[in-house]
Amino acid sequence: MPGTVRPVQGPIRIASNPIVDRREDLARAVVAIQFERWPALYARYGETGRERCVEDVGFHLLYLAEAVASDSPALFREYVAWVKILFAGIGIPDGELGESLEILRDVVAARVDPATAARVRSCVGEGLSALPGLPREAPPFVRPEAPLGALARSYMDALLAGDRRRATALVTEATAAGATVPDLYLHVFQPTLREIGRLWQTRAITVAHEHFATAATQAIMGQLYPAIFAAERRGLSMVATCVSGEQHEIGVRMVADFFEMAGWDSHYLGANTPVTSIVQALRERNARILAVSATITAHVGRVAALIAAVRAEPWERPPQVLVGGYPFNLVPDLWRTVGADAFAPGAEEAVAIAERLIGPATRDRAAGVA
Ligand code: B12
Repeated sequence: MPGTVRPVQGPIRIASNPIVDRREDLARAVVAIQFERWPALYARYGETGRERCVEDVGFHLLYLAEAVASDSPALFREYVAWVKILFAGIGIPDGELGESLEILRDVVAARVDPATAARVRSCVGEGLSALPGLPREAPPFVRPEAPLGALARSYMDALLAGDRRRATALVTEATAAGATVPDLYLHVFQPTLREIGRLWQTRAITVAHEHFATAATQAIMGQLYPAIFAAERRGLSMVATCVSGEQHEIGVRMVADFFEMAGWDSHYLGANTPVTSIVQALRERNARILAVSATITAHVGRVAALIAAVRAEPWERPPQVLVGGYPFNLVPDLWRTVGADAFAPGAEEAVAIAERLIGPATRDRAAGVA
């Protein structure tokens, strides 16, 4: 178990959260009980292993903190589902995860106020009751029967073989044969990247493979830009961004590119953007839509904080806020909890939902209809 769950990089802060604020102490208390209860753990992992266990439990606590803050036991259950697959890949028995979650629940519940303790019990309880029935493997994302499934498979194989030229050639050939940018985004890049994540999670590939595949895909997406920026402008502007600390930027880049292809002026700010810069960009770009992305569940609180900061600004015409990303896809109602105006599960749906939000009058005026 030690060091299997890699910690989120960068400063981890959720404004005065009773679990996050005492994460280190809580993690140490949990691990002390684990090592006392199972001396075999110490024999197996030693002192270095103990520190790694503290890191892993610290990661569990970040996810628990977020589930508790948004009162969403489902969010923690989804995290347990992810850890179960991760641990299964390296041969850690399910029972060990279950017992360590029980210890975590008791340690945290005993050290926080009664209202938080009740939420902790309910979140961990949901994870524990789901645990036995949760799968030990995730189904593959790249499937031959899916649209462009064979291309996605060859593209992924090329990336895993470290052959960026081949990956680029596959995309160039597919484009020449009529594949559109939305096809390539949704049926080749998206499933490939998700499959790369699944392979990393099950330890079938390394972080180096993951980084290479990501960088290569970003470069190949860049080559498609002439096609993306060809649509006629409609006088509509949007800003797309990740919250601070969030490094997963490809999903929201795809969202921005879909807006661009629909004739919007998209302003993609990328990963890890601070709140003040986002607010400034919204003003400078006179944006009707703010599209916010979070992938790491521990960043959901930052989405809520960003939305609150945007809402607190004086606006002549406030931007509508659309959210999306991994945790929002797992828990369908989470977008309401963070105070967004809407959510879209993917780039394809995002533009239509945004255009519903701004209303037909604005949309048609922009299009020169009214
Ligand atoms: C590439 C990658 C990275 C790269 C990111 C580089 C970059 N420049 O973007 C790096 C190496 C930095 C990274 C780091 C980490 N990662 Co990572 N990563 C991935 C991976 C493999 C692909 C992400 C991706 O691009 N997906 C493809 C896009 C197109 O899909 P998408 O993001 O879901 O976006 C679509 C929708 O969600 C939606 N959407 C997204 N945003 C928005 C916004 C709006 C407004 C709307 C409407 C819609 C929308 O539309 C998009 C297009 O259709 C995923 C696997 C996965 N399942 O996605 C893991 C994954 C997300 N990472 C994971 C983890 C654990 C981490 C780390 C904590 C540890 C690590 N692996 O190093 C760190 C944390 C870093 C941080 N602080 O953010 C886990 C998360 C699990 C969990 N339970 O939270 C995953 C799922 C891998 C796995 N299977 O275990 N990662």
